[in-house]
Amino acid sequence: MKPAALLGAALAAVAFPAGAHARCSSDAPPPAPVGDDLTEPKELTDLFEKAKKAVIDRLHEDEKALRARGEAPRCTADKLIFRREYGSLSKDERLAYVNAVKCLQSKPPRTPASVAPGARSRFDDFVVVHIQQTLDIHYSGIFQAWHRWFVYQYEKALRDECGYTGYQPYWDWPKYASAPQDSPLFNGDPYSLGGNGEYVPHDGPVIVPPEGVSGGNISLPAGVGGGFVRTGPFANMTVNLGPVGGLADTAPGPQGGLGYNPRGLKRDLGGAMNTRYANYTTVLRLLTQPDVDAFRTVSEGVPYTVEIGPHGGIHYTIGGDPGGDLFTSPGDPAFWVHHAQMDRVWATWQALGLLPPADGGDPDPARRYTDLGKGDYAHRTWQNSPPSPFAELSDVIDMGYAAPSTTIGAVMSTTEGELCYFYL
Ligand SMILES: *[C@@H]1O[C@H](CO)[C@@H](O)[C@H](O)[C@H]1NC(C)=O
Ligand SMILES: *[C@@H]1O[C@H](CO)[C@@H](O)[C@H](O)[C@H]1NC(C)=O
Ligand SMILES: *[C@@H]1O[C@H](CO)[C@@H](O)[C@H](O)[C@H]1NC(C)=O
Ligand SMILES: [Cu+2]
Repeated sequence: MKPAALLGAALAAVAFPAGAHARCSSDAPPPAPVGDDLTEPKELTDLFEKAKKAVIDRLHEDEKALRARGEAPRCTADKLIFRREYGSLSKDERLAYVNAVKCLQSKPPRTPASVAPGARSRFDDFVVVHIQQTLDIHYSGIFQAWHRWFVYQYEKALRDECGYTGYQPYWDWPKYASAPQDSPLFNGDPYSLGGNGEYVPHDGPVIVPPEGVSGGNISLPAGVGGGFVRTGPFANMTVNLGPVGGLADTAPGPQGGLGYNPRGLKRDLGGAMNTRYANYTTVLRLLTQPDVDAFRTVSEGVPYTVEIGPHGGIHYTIGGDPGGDLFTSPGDPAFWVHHAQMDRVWATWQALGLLPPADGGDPDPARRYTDLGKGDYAHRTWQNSPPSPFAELSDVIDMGYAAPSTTIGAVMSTTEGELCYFYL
């Protein structure tokens, strides 16, 4: 082991029980951990139901108030669409989603070659804009809204440009936490998003802070793949852009990751990371946070410490290439179901704020739709470094060549402005 990895390994040894650790090379995949936190508690099921009801009740009230003034609301309870859990879709529905993603990967890019010569498809347009803005759109006040609009525009491209009639499905992280590689998302059947990478003996990833970002290298548990994806719809998929950085021993691609660098899709799914960072207790803890700063600390954790939260935990559960690269991760189709779940958990937490305070609601029911926080993650720069002003609702969300731009304030609610969706 390189000395560089030792500090991380020491940290990881504290954080991971021996059984879930699975860092050593051996000739068989390590067994999936069996632990607590893997059955949905009734309390959590109830919170999701209450949030959905709160959103629908609110839409009815708003509609009544508007109609009384002779106005017609854009989003009503009748028009509200629901994004669904991947495994709850029928086989036909899953196939339609997969085929739409493949369609997006076959359409020409809008990004000029002078900006990103590696962008070879409409799908790549989305990867480019994420690469370009990575250091501004994570651990900053724009993070949640930026990724909400990003996923919404991707869903819209699938629908408008590829004839998809469904909506963006989500990955309910805890549901398959002990073995995500066997889930309907990744079991490698024709209705999945492609299988895990082929198993190759390997150590878990060592993640390294990007230049200019503080924190140490940390060592995470290995998955049970690590090689190329050879099964299911995205078997042998070509990744064009990246990598940029973030993983030890990964050489960056040409032109800061925007150059053309065709290679096969790799994944390293496994239960150890998923169980440790994104189980039912994690989600329950998230939904019961009192304010956005606290919510974001649980959700995104503290970068480059072992507490990376479910956001990072699931990115590294996908792992591989480009899934394990902070910048290029949208180049794996799995990114989109993960960020749909990020959005689901945020939208649900926002809606819970609408409940009466005695029922866990916020004393100011509008607050979760307007407050961007005052913590380290509320600024315009990554963890407020270098120091910068707080993000504001009028700040622009720039989608580059991928899609139209908007503002943070325009997407704080999933049922206002252009948006009219929630989650089942
Ligand atoms: C982190 O890992 C990188 C890449 O392997 C290495 O260059 C660097 O020295 C390491 N830093 C620390 C503090 O171990
Ligand atoms: C993927 O590529 C490998 C190696 O070239 C090849 O053996 C395999 O048949 C390909 N699989 C699919 C589904 O195209
Ligand atoms: C569940 O997730 C939390 C972090 O959210 C973690 O502290 C706990 O150890 C996890 N449970 C298991 C069984 O790994
Ligand atoms: Cu991102």
